[in-house]
Amino acid sequence: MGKLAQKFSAYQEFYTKGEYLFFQKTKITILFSGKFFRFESFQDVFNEHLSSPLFELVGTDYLGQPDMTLSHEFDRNLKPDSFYFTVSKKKHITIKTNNLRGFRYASEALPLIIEKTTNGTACLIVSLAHEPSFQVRGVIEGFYGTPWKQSDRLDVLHYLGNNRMNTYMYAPKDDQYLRKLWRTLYPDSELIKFEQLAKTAEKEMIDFYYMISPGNDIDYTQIKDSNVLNAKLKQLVDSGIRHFGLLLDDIDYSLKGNAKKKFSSAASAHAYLITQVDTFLKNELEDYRLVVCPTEYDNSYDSAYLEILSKKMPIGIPLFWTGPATLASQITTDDIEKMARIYNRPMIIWDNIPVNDYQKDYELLFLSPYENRSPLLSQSKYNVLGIVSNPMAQWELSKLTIQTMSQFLWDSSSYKLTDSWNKTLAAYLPSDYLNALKLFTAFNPNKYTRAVLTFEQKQAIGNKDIPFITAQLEQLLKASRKLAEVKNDDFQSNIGPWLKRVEQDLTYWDSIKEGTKEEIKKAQLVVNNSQARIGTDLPAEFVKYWNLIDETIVLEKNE
Ligand code: LTM
Repeated sequence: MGKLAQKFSAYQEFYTKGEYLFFQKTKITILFSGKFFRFESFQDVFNEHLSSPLFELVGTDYLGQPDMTLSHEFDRNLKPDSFYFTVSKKKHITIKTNNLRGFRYASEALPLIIEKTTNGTACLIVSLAHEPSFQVRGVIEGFYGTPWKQSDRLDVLHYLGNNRMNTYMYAPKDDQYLRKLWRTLYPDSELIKFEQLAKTAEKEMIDFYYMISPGNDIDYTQIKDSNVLNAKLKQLVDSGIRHFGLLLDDIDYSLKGNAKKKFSSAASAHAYLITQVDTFLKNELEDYRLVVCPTEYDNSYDSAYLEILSKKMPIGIPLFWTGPATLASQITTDDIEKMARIYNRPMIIWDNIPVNDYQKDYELLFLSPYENRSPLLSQSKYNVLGIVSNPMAQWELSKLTIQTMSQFLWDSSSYKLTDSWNKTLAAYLPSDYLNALKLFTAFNPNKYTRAVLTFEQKQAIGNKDIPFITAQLEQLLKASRKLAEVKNDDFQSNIGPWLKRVEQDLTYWDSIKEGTKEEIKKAQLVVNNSQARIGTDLPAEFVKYWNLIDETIVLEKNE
């Protein structure tokens, strides 16, 4: 690929003859004229992070002679978040979008087109066009276990904004007010946090959703329950939130009591509840969105529940689907072909990647690229509005998978898995940590999307290749010790228990190789008590394979 093509590879359309406009100064001035809305100024629309030593944006009050001009225009024919970007020979840049987010994405191309030359500055004459593959691109904090901290969520919002994603859904299963205590109003101390999140989301142009889960004990027939639910939602509306979710996942949906008399099926009761919530929001907000997670969210087959639900609930409200399994190893074109027909309405994929809350998964880290999802999921005939990732409790480390996912969401057809992963790892930490990070992630892959043990590792276990396993564990130890030096508190608090586990594994392995029975028992106890486990778990795999589980292990015993 040519150098320019490489530079602009994030955009679907890129046209240039390689001609430049030249300026004999080190910093050029670009005069902004906003036609997108009346009195639009560049301060209104430019991302504050967009600064460059090579250009300065000025408004119409600028008294000097600008070097270039830039106009922002509205184009109703463009899809949300997409844009046209053209630099003409007349030193004019035109950006056309249908919303302000599209403008943000387009303006991110400015630092790419303006370059330093030996005696000044040059601007490439170029046209770009891009339409993101998916309309909804983001994260759902939807896992069981300790919810993220407020500082994590604020970081999530900045991160999404900086990576061309647009959606954050608040749905931590263990926020009691959201599920178990859904009837209880939030205290002011919690509401303040939502206000802060809603403001930050607005600034970062992220659609913030609050999701509620009353399905465990709501009485679908009781107006009293409906009023309580509305009062709860009203609190959030008053905190500045305008997008909502009704989550009916992981509940017992068999009808009881009055509901059993009134509704012929759970699907009818759910459709009734959804309609009520939708009506409430419609009265409260002129512009809002509601999304729903059905109780059957991971089907790979048709069901009466899905048929009735989709038929009875209001048109246009999207339903979640996790793919053909809750923790889907893959979502193929065949899968979506089938389920799109069954859902028969807009769908959002709730992708349980890289979440690690299932059973004992919390002991593991899932550090793999986003993979095994059909690039054709974005075809309009399937009506997939978008994909949200349900991350790990470790937000900082979840960024690795989500970074690659953001590229899939931006342009699924040009997504190159290995390339994207390598770039993600290279950008994540300073370069002297790259090898350590590569190695550590390779030992901690996502077990739902890729084989955990390599062929060589399996062979080494089967062949009792002690030197190979020892070398592997020593390499991992070296990588871990290097990663322990990374100066990032969030990274260290996320990865810390796993770095410690690597040390414990080495002691365990030493005892397996040459320890006394007592030493082996002691080391085994330490690793068994650890809350962290390395994905490959070589010592334990070895013990399991050779049936050395007995506390009185000695390697030679099974020879
Ligand atoms: O996936 C859905 C729709 N619901 C729950 C999630 O909250 C949970 O994080 C994942 C993974 O364990 N499984 C679920 O069923």
